[in-house]
Amino acid sequence: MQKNNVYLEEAIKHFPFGGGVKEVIPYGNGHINDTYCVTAEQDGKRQRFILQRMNRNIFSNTKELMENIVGITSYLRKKIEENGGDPERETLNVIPTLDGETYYTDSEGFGWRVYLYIEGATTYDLVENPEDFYASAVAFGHFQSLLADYPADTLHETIKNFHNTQDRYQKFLEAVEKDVMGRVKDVQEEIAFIKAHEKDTYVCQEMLKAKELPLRVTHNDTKLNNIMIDDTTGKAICVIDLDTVMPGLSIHDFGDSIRFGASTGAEDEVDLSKVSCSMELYELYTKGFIEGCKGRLTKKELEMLPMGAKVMTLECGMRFLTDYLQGDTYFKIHRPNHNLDRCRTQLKLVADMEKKWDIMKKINKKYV
Ligand code: ADP
Ligand code: GN1
Ligand code: MG
Repeated sequence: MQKNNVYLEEAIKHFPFGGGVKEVIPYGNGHINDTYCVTAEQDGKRQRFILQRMNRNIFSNTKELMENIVGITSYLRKKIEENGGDPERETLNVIPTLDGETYYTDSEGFGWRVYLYIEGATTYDLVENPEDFYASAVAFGHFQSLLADYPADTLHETIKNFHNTQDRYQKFLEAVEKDVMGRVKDVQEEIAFIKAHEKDTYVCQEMLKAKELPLRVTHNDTKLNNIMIDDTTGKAICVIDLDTVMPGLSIHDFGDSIRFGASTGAEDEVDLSKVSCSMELYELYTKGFIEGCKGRLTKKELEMLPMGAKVMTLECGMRFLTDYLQGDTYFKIHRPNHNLDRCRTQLKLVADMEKKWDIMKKINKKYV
C-alpha cells in the first residue's frame, strides 16, 4: 500500500461513512488540496462526499481555517434558507467527524475534512458555454454581496498578504536573487517582463492604503473551477473553495475570474498562440459581476475593475514563476515546467490586455 493511502484510509475511518465505502477516487483539478470523491452506501442508498486533505504547508493553521469555513457556510446557509433556496446545494456543507469535530487530524499531522458532494453540477476549467461564464459572474458578485455584512473581524487571515501584489513582487525578486534551482538563466524574458511591470504591482495596495478602495469580505480565488454550475439549469449554484475567504478587494475577485475564465486558452496551455483575453467574455463577466454585486460597489471600485484584471493576472504569473524558481513547492505540478507554462499564459494575457486596454475601458464605461 502506498504511504499516502495509509493516511487516506485512516481519515476515512473517522467520518460517518458507515462500513459501506464503495469507491474513493482522486478528484478535481485544484492546485492546493488533495481532493477525493468518496461513494458510500448506507441502507441500500448510495451517497457521494468530497474528502479533502488540507494543505498545511500553505494553510498553516487548520483550526482557524475550519473556523472560517464553518462560520461562512453557517452564515450563508441562513441567508439561503431565508431566500427559499436549497442550502445542501447552494453552499458547502461540512460533515463532522465521528467525534463531532469539523476536521480530523491524521497521525502525520494533516487535517482532513468532508463536504457533501454537490450532485448534478459541474466545475469547468475552460468556458464551454459563454452563458456559464456570465452565470459565474453573477454568482461571484452575489457571493460578495451576501457576505457584505459578515463580521469581518471574526475571520482569520488564512494566508498572510495573499493578494498583496507588492509583497508578491518582493518575494519574486528574492527568488530570482537566490536562484536555488539554477533556473533564472532560462527565464530571462519572463523576469524582464515582470520587472517592467513593477509599477502595476503597487497600484491596488496604494489605493487600499489611501482608503480609495474599501476592504471587503472577498473570496480571493474566484476561478471558474471554484464554482459549481447546475447541469440542468445552467445556473451557477454554489461558490466552493472557501479557504481564502478573507478581507480583500472586490476588484481582485473580479480580476481573478477574468485571468482564468476570459482566456481563450487553458491556464497551462503551451501553445501561446491560443491564449488571449476574449473581449466577448470580458464583457459578459463585467456585466454579470456588476449585476451580482447589486449596487454595492463604489464608483472607484467600478472604475478600477479593468486594473483588477490586469493586476491579478500579473500577480498570478509572478506567483507561478516564483514557484518555478523555488523548485515547484507551492502549486501542484503534473509535468516538468508546468509552473513555467502557467506563468507564460498569464504574462501573455497581461500583454494582450494592454493591447486591448481601450476596449476594456470602453466595456467598463458601458456597464458602470
Ligand atoms: P483546491 O483548493 O485544491 O482547488 P477545491 O476545494 O477547489 O480544492 O476542490 C477541487 C475540486 O473538487 C473542485 O474544483 C471541484 O471540481 C471539486 N469539488 C470540491 N468541492 C465539491 C463539492 N462539495 N461537490 C462536488 N465537487 C466538489
Ligand atoms: C490556486 O486552490 P485553487 O487551485 O483553486 C491558488 C490561487 C491561484 C490558483 C491558480 C490558496 O487555486 O490563489 O490563483 O491556484 N490558491 C491558493 O490557478 O494559493
Ligand atoms: Mg479550487
